[in-house]
Amino acid sequence: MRMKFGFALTIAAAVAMTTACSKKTDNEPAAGASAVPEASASAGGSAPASAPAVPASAASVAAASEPVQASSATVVRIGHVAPLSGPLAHLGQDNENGARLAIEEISAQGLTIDGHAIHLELDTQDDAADPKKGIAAAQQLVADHVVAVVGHLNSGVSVPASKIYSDADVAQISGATTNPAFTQQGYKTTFRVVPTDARQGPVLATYALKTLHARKIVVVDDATLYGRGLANEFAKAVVAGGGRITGHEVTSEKARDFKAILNKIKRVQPDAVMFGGMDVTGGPFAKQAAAMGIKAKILGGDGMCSAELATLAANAASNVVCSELGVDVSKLNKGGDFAQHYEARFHLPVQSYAPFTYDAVYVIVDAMKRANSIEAPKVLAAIASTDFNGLTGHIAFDDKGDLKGSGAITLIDFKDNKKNVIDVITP
Ligand code: ABU
Repeated sequence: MRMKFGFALTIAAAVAMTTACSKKTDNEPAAGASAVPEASASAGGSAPASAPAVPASAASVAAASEPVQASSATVVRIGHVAPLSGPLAHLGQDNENGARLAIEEISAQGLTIDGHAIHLELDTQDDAADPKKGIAAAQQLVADHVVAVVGHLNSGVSVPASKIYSDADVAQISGATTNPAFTQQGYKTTFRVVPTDARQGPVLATYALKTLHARKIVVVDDATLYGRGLANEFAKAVVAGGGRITGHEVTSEKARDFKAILNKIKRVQPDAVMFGGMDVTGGPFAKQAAAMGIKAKILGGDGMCSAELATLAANAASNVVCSELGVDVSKLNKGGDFAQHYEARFHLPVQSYAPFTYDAVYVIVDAMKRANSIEAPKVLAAIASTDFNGLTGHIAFDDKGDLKGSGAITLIDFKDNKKNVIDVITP
């Protein structure tokens, strides 16, 4: 099923579209795409009954599944949304890069659906990791008539934005959102290609209890849906495993100075500290803990387990063990090729989530092929019955939109300031 890597847009349709489409950003409507309904944010008009949550400013979703004709190829937009500005921009960009690689690869091979040549575009939006901006970005993607959406990244954004996609019958596949609540809202449009924190928390707890033999464990969370949720899953599993949580401190996703909390933690002299939060907070936390002479191992989840952590935590990264979603890219069958092509294309290392957003695009295109359609509701129905061997492994969804089989978790530490695989734990 998987196509070979290839990055030059050499097919005739793509060449034709290079002139037909504005290349300033992939968000721009295709020039000459005369069949595009006037569905910009300024189009106004009342939303149809199927999209009550989309305000008039987001335009009608009535034509959400209408294709866009341009030249001899039909433009199909795949939505992508993540934080592309702010402190998590490096992770959001990683999400986008993964999706973009897949689109470029598929485009280079050529794509035909129902006898029509398809020109795929990535319609990428910035949610800045902010729930309100996330909802606005979701409304924009629906207004842009995307066939399906890859995103969002943050649980605290994916959850509120998911109603917009549900109301519009547009599939949303996240390659990063791990809070269990995302797929527990009863929406048939929510999917993810990653394991949840209900799996990640226990893996970290088992490591703390069985490998570190930690007796005194402190938990810190950043008060976000993700950070608190993961910290709680971890704490629950520690207790279930016969351990004890000695203390639980709360910080914020905006905090960068943790000395007050670390002073309290130092007095406890824990064996391990679990940090529920992202790398931009977890890195400075680990760095300041080491500077204060705290010897406890610092544990973290996928949000902390980026390549960037080595920079954010500096030398203290060697004291961090974090869990990564799925199997680390270095251990995937085609992960070496993927990482090499990613670096050649973007001049950056894979941070965390790119393999998943790459697969999410393939899942969408696979669904388009099986549905023989580019209409969002039909593609949504086909995504639900996905049975696809992706870069990250086999992808099929349960009735909630979670990965069947829960997925693997990789434990990572940092050697010479680079991610190093300790163990891969399969369900
Ligand atoms: N999985 C960690 C980062 C994204 C989220 O908030 O779930």
